Amino acid sequence: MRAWSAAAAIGLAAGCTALGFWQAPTRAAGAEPAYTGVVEGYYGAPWPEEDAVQLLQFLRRHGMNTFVYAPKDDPYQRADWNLLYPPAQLASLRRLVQAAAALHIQFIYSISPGLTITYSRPADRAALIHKLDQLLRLGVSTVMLSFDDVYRGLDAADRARYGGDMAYAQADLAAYVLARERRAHPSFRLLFTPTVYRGVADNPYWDSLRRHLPPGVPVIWTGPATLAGTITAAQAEQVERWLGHPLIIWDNYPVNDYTYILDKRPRLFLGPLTGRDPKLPRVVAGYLFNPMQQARASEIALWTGAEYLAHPGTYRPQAAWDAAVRGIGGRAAQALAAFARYNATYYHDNTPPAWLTREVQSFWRQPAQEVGAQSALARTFREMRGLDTALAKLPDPRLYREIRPWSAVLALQGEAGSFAISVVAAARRLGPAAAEDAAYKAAWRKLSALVRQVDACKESVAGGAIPAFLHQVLAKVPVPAGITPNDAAQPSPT
Ligand code: LTM
Repeated sequence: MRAWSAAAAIGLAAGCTALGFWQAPTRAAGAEPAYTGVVEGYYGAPWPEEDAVQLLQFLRRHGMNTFVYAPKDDPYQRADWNLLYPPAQLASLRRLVQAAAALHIQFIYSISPGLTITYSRPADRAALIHKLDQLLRLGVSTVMLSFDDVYRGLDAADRARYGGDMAYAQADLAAYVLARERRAHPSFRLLFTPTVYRGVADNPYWDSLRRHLPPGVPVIWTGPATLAGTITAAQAEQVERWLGHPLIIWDNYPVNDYTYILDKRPRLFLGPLTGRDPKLPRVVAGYLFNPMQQARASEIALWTGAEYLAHPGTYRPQAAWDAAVRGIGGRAAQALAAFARYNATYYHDNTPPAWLTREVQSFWRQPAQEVGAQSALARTFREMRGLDTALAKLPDPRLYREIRPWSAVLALQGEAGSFAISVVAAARRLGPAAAEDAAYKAAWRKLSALVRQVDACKESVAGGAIPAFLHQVLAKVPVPAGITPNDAAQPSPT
């Protein structure tokens, strides 16, 4: 017997729910996961409809079968969960549901009432059912009840009913929704995103879910951490035992919302999926990737994710990534591959790529007379300047539009870097005379202005290596005579 069905039996024995609420297991032991695809679950506005439909087509082409609609900044999904969709938004959702059905992709609607709901309040429960009925009328038959990132505790009425046990309150609501919707829609299915959705250690919240959540309802888990560098099958199996429910992985790659919110320096994640156990997809009920706010640019990582899910035993990140860049980049594939090298950091680790760090170090080691346009760093700056023009030839103009802010930053940094090298060369050529040289002074001023422009960009590329280099240059070359503090660039923020 599968670990989770054993635990579900324990849940039944504990009398947590009536048998009528039971939800059939989603797959047989060791089979492919029942839910594979994408959860549009980031903080940010929902993708434009055209991008979402294109993503559905992508899922279909890449053998995945699930799309969860869960953008945190769709107010009707989270902050105003109890309000019905107005006609225009509803019509757009309907088209999305229909597009998914035509492509044989299961469309799952996620609702997040946790910010304001009183779990036990009849009026709130009725509002939730009323809202879900609006979605079910569109043809949705699976709902995800989501309580991630709910930081408030229970209010007085709920504390009286559930004794401060948040998991009990949420599970009780889940049981209510499942029972109510099943009555009218026998094919209705429920998935559950808990408030404690990461980690590997058992805890009182999971213990309560194990006892109170209707058996068979799959539960979301992001891995040992929210942004998990590695996830193993053994960890998933252990957590599934703690939870007593089938597990669905919500893989927070390549999502980049936190680079906007926390770092305030937006980044693109264009590298392949890495760090996932080959056995993992066969021990879970589902595997969903949470993408970037940029739907088109997410397809590089998602291509590799689809490859991992299809062939976990033989998955090779680099080979899958090469195929993705060829497939997506078309005639601009080389430019896309080059661009991605500057946009391939992972999670909170925003250290510059090793190859670029080496180039900077070897630049500073060059003998004075050799500083010039021939160094590897100079070639890199030339590449950075030219990439935007090459990327404009990408077959998908929407992809180009999405990545444009970063390619513009690269172009500016390339221009500033090339110019910085010429200033270093001039400083070395002129020696102590540089400080009094009029042409050098003009060049220094121009460099200082370029550095200020670079520092003003909010998009981050290559781990901030180039702004750091530019500031090194300004610190190392002589400051021309008569320069006021206003002429000098402030220190780089990265
Ligand atoms: O991961 C989950 C379950 N919830 C949120 C996501 O909505 C968000 O996109 C990611 C990354 O910031 N972190 C979360 O905690």
